[in-house]
Amino acid sequence: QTLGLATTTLSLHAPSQIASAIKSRAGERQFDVMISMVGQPGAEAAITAVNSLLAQRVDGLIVNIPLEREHVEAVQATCGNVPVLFLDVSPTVAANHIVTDAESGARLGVDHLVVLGHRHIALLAGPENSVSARLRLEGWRRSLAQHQLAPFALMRGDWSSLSGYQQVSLLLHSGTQPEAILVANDQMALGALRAINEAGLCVPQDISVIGFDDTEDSACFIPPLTTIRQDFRQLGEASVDGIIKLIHHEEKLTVLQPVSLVERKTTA
Ligand code: IPT
Repeated sequence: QTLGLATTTLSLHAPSQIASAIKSRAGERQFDVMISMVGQPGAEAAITAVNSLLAQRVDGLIVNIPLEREHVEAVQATCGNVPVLFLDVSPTVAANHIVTDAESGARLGVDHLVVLGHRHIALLAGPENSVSARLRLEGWRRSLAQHQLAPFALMRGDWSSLSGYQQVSLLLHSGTQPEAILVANDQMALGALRAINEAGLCVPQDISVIGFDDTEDSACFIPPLTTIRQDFRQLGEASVDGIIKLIHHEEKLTVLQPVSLVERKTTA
């Protein structure tokens, strides 16, 4: 039997590690995986990707494309009787989903920095069209507010390391220096580390940095990155096991995947 994976660009580390974990688990369970990758965000591209997988007669679909509520319903309708599981949607949608606990992830990061004594905390968020970027940003804002803090600065990148480099360079050149930066993913954190280094500042002595993802390279950044870990292998396993259950007529699947703080060398 065959699973379809409709995914956002695999040139980003997180989606490619998720796809790899899905492929491995599917193999263990004697399922093939067909992949359809979207070039741009939005519901239209997602529906085209899903249709191309349905045309190849997949038995179930995993969708790792950011989708807002109304678009989830549109994709769901496109799938008809073929079960579908979403990975990048709000945990409040009714459709089957396994999503990372962005709220807890954001809180773990903020609390860690506050305990270290930081008050001037800047945020480097992901792109506006991403559901997970929005949920992480909302989580940071709420957690900061619980400590009576407002964001010291807010930047937006596009998940790429280059965008993280550019955003943090601009911030530091403007003469604003936060005590810490919360970054919405590890790739942008990599760029942030370079920008801080080029400004003649040291991580973590001058500025602390926390990422989000714990992708495979993050332990080898200079210095090794403190980050919020999403367990991609476990996510892949849970998605494949989950969609197989749905194929076997299990009713409903809504899971909030836990995250954890991995303390390395970029916070002090
Ligand atoms: C999310 C990653 O955390 C982020 O780094 C980026 O790669 C993004 O995907 C791309 O869409 S993980 C996703 C399952 C919410």
